[in-house]
Amino acid sequence: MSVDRDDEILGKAYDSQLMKRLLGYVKPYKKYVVFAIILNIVVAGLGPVRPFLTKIAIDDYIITSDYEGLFIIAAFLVGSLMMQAVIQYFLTYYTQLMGQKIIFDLRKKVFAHVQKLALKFFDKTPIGRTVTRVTNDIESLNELFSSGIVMVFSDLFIIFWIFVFMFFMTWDLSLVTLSVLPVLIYATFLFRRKVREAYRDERKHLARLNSYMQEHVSGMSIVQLFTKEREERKRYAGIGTDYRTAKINAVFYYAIFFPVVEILSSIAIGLIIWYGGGNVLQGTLTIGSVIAFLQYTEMFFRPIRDLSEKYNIMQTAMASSERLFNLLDDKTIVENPESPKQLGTVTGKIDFKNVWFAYNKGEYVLKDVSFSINPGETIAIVGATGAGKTSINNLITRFYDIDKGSICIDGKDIKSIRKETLREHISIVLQDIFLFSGTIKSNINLDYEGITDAQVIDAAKTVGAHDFISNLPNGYDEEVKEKGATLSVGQKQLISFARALAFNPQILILDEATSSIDTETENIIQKAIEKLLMGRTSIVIAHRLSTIQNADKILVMHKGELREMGSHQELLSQKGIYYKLYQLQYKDQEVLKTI
Ligand code: TTP
Ligand code: MG
Repeated sequence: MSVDRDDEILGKAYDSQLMKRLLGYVKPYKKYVVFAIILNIVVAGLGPVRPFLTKIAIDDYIITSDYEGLFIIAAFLVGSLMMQAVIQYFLTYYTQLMGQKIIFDLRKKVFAHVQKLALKFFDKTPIGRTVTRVTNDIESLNELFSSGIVMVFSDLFIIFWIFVFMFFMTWDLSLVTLSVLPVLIYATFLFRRKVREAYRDERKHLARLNSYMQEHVSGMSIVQLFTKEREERKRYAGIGTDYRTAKINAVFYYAIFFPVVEILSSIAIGLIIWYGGGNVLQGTLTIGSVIAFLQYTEMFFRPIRDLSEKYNIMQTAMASSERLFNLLDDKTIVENPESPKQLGTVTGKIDFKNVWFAYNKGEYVLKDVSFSINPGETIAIVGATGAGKTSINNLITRFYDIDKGSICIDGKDIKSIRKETLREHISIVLQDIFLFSGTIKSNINLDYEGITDAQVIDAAKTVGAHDFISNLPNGYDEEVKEKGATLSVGQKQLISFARALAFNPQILILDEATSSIDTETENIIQKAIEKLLMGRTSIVIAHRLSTIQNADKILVMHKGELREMGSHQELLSQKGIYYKLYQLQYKDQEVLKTI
């Protein structure tokens, strides 16, 4: 089983390089950040003021029975609480707003980037992984942007103010209280290291669990067909057990860390009562100060207890951003030329000159292929499976770039033309048909505004799809569900023909599906293909004898080489590869037709 290495990125809890890049996305929202930080400083200041007010209330007013003074202090306390509540509202709202805006920007950027990527990228990357980048990984950054960055400031401020107030009241009790600090720091340090390891383990196993699930859900029919359910369940359980163990390991450290922090905070409280209480008895300290100290301790330990959660946010965010940036940095892109040539009206002449091409470096699937197609001609490519027929098509549209040689359209190298311009003039009907969710109509015009309803219907009529479409309950507005699962293979093919025709391209590429369909549909499709090819330069990867016989020229591919070229009769008389292919594959079709 392939292990998704990208998903196993451990991610440091803090990586300055990544953070710098992430902050780049925050830049447009600087105003929000400044606003949030100011609010945070105020909130962070308001909290630590309260225990100090309590101390004053006790020492100066309660003990002296000063009702008026007590009332004023109480009013201050309530006022500070109210103010904090109001500020908290703005803080939550604006930080979330900022977070969501940043996430939206990022999401758009990633999607745009994914669209730019060459097919080579999608060949080697599982779909699930790309989807996870755009959804989960981006989402996990939300917390970092919305609360994480700003929270760090507020925690630091709170701790700072607590120190100031404590030392202002009494320095020796402060030192006694803070004597637990070194142990706390050490415990936190240990916890961090252990959790980091456990987290890595957990992620690794989760990635495996996910990819296993993904693969087996997409391949469910095979699993069920070969009754492999029980076995697969066992394997899934095995991977699941590993994940569970890893997860429990991680939980274990949390389970230890929380009580340790709790114990330390109790010790601090004990110290305050013992040492502070003693001082009160000796008259060197007021009872109000002791109570204020108890409150400060509580306040001081809270951010530390939350630390584990924040640590999690950071760790997840760093790992996610690393994966995201890996995707954004992926340069598997078919580049446009710097000063592109115009294409103008295309006549449709295509020239392959000594073309060499490999998907993987060095493993050539096309070797020194040269041929010319004149405007309006139809050529058929034939050859055994894996001979390189589909690859030729992939090159004309520049889905991939060739390694050696040149491909020209109307005498212009396709590398010198913007790929968008190039593709405007080419329609492709692929071997396996892809339908988008939407309606029949939107699958024909692909929501291009330039294509009118009349043109859609016209195209459908021409390829003979109009009849079955009109018979659907909603006609052209019938919804296409689950990639067209409700349509037959033949119907899908006709829709894809109509799509190609609606765009009225000068060059048409057709990868004929090999799957056989009933004779009636076969006849419709055959006629549709004839109409499709009329009046344009066409390249057909042909499996139908009729298409091959009607072609102006037949190219015979064999193991990546163009071995024979000519008309049906010419090639038959050569008694070469085509002759053999004909004997083996196409002759039967002729026999069938005569039955
Ligand atoms: P194809 O060009 O796909 O062969 P074909 O279209 O002639 O075969 P079929 O009749 O079955 O459709 O493949 C040529 C070689 O290139 C083959 O060894 C597989 C390899 N290949 C890739 O590595 N990546 C790809 O995306 C494609 C399309 C092919
Ligand atoms: Mg093919």
